Amino acid sequence: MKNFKKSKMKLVYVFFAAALMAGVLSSCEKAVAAKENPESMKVYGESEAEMTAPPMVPKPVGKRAATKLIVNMEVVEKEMEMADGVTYNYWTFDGSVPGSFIRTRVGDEIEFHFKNHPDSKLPHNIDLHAVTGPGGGAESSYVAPGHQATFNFKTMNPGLYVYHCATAPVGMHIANGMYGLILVEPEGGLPPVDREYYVMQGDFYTEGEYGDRGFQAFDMNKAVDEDADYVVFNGKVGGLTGDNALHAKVGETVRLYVGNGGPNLISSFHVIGEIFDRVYAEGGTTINENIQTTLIPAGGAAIVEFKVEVPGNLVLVDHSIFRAFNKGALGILKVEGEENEKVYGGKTAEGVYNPGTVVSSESATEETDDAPVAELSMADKMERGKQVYTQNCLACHQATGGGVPNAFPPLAASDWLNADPHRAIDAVKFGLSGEIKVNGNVYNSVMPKQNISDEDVASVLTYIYNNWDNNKSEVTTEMVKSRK
Ligand code: HEC
Ligand SMILES: [Cu+2]
Repeated sequence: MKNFKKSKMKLVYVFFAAALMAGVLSSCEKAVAAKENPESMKVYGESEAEMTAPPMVPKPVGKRAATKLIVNMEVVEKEMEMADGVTYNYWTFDGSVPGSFIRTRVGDEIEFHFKNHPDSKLPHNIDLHAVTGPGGGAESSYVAPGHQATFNFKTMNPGLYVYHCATAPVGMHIANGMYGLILVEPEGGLPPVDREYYVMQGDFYTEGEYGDRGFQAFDMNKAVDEDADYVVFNGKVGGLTGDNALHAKVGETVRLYVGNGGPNLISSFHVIGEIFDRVYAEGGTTINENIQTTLIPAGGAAIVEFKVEVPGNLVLVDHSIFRAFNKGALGILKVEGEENEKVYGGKTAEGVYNPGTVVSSESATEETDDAPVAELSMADKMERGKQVYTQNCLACHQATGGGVPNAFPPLAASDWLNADPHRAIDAVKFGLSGEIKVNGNVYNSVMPKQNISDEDVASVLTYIYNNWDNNKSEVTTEMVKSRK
């Protein structure tokens, strides 16, 4: 028995060596390559593709074999919200911006049923970057309102791809929201993760400026100049904040499928408070590790993955940062769970820093605590208040007190402000955090405590109360002093 085993081993060894010499191995390699060639991959059965509106994605393909996959998609032109009080006539794939997420695997045979709703005003089509063929399917899918077309293609390359409308004027169709993502998973599927989300950036060009209320028409000249009024995630300001925020729990691994529809701007995609453990660069096969900001070209995509280790709000931004804070490119991923002080200890100390060159306003107010204060005249307060506002508040609350939707509440005509001056004093003196409602909108953010003297608090609040349709209250230094 023992001898037999030994001689068998020997035989295998001899065969292996012979095979090497005879070049059998290289034909083996060919066989492997042939198995992986998507063109000749057999398809098994037929099924209808699950389609999801952002930020959700369909179930992973997992280990399923290549199949004939039926995709149904409908173009709908409809008015939706661009921001609070701002509406826009979007052109959409399946009624959302971005359009439905399509999930396939390499080797699938796609039968694409493309419909244009009878209420549409214009013909549309679809160019899928995952298609190998003329126009990515654009010519075959061109349909007038109330018509449909069917076309077929095989998914040849795994990756994350953009699709968009390619009907002239192409730029205008994309600018109106006609884009989305199609994922082609590799053989065996992508590695499983705990959470997956669908995020897509786009830039919008409106006749009015950012935030101008009412219906806003598309502005072709601004689009040509690449002068965007809105740069947003998932089709609108607040597409990923408030009720639309993403969620995860400490310890989970999150995978974001991030696309950029453009039409013009490239995205410096960044998540404040995280590092991407892995980035499938440009949505392809190369994995880059430990990335802070990844570039997503217009008409391109990336898959980013990260494990969330500590609770808190992670902020998704285009790190061309004025777009985030002034044009809408800001989203929230809310992470819940246990603190982990090894990973993030938080603030461990706070105190006055005074190298001796300036008198700290804090110690100044302390020293004069009991001394009577001479109140400034109303005119002096207004002038001083304006200066204090410009230096300390303007960056967040904006020049005319309008605030920034979903980030900084307005001070103009603010019901929160007008309801109670003492509460307003506390906000400025001690800082403010947690959920508050201003003029019907919920904010859940942090305003740092403002290190300004009691006299300056009185001046700046008086200035605000006597401007921008507020209730004209006067705040005295005495009132500020009494708040402890
Ligand atoms: C770093 C940004 C930032 C700065 C600077 C800032 N604030 Fe705020 N402010 C906020 C945020 C964020 C909130 C909402 C906090 C929350 O959600 O709990 C807020 C809320 C307020 C509110 C209550 C809500 C409302 O709109 O009426 C008042 C009043 C206010 N700030 C006044 C001021 C004044 C006065 C200054 C300057 C002295 C100032 N803030 C500076 C960010 C800022
Ligand atoms: Cu179109």
